[in-house]
Amino acid sequence: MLKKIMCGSICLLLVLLLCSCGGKKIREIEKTPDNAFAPDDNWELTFSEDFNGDSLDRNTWHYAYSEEGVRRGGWWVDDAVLVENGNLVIRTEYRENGKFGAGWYTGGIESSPREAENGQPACAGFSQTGGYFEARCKVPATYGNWAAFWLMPVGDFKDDVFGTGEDGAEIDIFESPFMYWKEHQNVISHAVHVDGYGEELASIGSDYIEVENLYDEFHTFGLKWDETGYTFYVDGYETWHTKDALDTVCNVPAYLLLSCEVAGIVEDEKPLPGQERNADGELTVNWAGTPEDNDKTKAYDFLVDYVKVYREKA
Ligand SMILES: [Ca+2]
Ligand SMILES: [Ca+2]
Repeated sequence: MLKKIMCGSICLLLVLLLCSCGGKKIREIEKTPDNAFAPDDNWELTFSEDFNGDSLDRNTWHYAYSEEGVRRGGWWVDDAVLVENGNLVIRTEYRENGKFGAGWYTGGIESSPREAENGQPACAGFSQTGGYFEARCKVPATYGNWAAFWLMPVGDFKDDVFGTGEDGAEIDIFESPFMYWKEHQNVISHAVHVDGYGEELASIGSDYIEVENLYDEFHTFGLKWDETGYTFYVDGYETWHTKDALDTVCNVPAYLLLSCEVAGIVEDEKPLPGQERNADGELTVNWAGTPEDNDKTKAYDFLVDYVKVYREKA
C-alpha cells in the first residue's frame, strides 16, 4: 500500500525475491487456544462502525486521499465506494466510459480528520494511539489488485525523524495482492513501514499467512499495538509479532484506511495497469500481477462488515 508509488513495488518485489530464496515462508494459522486473542472485559470499545444504512458516515470517513484521481495502475473515484446490506463495498471494475477515460476504477476511505475542502464536507474522523484494531472483511478475488486495512499517523505526517518509528509508522494490518500467485493465492501479509518513502525507508514484513477460503468467506484481521510492538491476528489467532524494522514502536495517533489498489505505475499522469519498470527501465509485469487477467465485464467487491477499535482499560 504505502503512499509508496515507487518504493512499494520495489519493496514487495524484494519480498517476493526473498521468498523465492526461502527468506519468507508460507505459514498456516496456528489455531490453538494459546494463540487466540479476543478483547475481553479488560478492553473498552472506543470505535465501532458497522456500515449500516445506505451511505458513508461522512463525519467519520472521507474518500482517500480526498481527491479523485490516478492511483498506481488505476483511478480512485468516490463512486467506487458504496454502503449496502450492512457492508462497506469498495468496487474494482473496468469502466470503458469512466470519468477519466477507459481503465480500472476502484477507491478507498480513511478516517483522518479533515477541514472542508475540494467541495467535500469536514470530517471529524477517528484516530488512536495503540489499542486493538479489527476489521471483518471479504477480500476480492482479483488479479493485479489488492485490498487492505491499514493505519497511518494522523496530522501533517512528515516522518522526518529518521532512525525511529516513534514519530509514525504505516501499519498494514493486511494486504491481499497474491491472487496471481496461483499455487499459493490464498495468502495475505502484514507489514510495517517507517522513515518515509525515500532512501531512509525501513520496512519489515511478515511471512505469507495462508487463510483458508480467503476470497470466499469473511475473515477478521486484527492488530494489537502496545509498547511491546505490533501483534497481528487473523480470525482471532496471532499470526505475527514485531516491532518495526528499527525496533521501535509508533507513539503517535493513527487513523484507519480501507482501500483497494490496482497494480501498476503512473507515467505522464496516466496509469499503466499491471506494469512496472525494471532496473533497465523496461516495462515488465507488476509484482502483484495485472488486472488485465480479470474479467472486464465483472465487478470485484471488497466487503467490510465492521471496524472496531478497543483500548485496554487502565
Ligand atoms: Ca521516523
Ligand atoms: Ca456490518
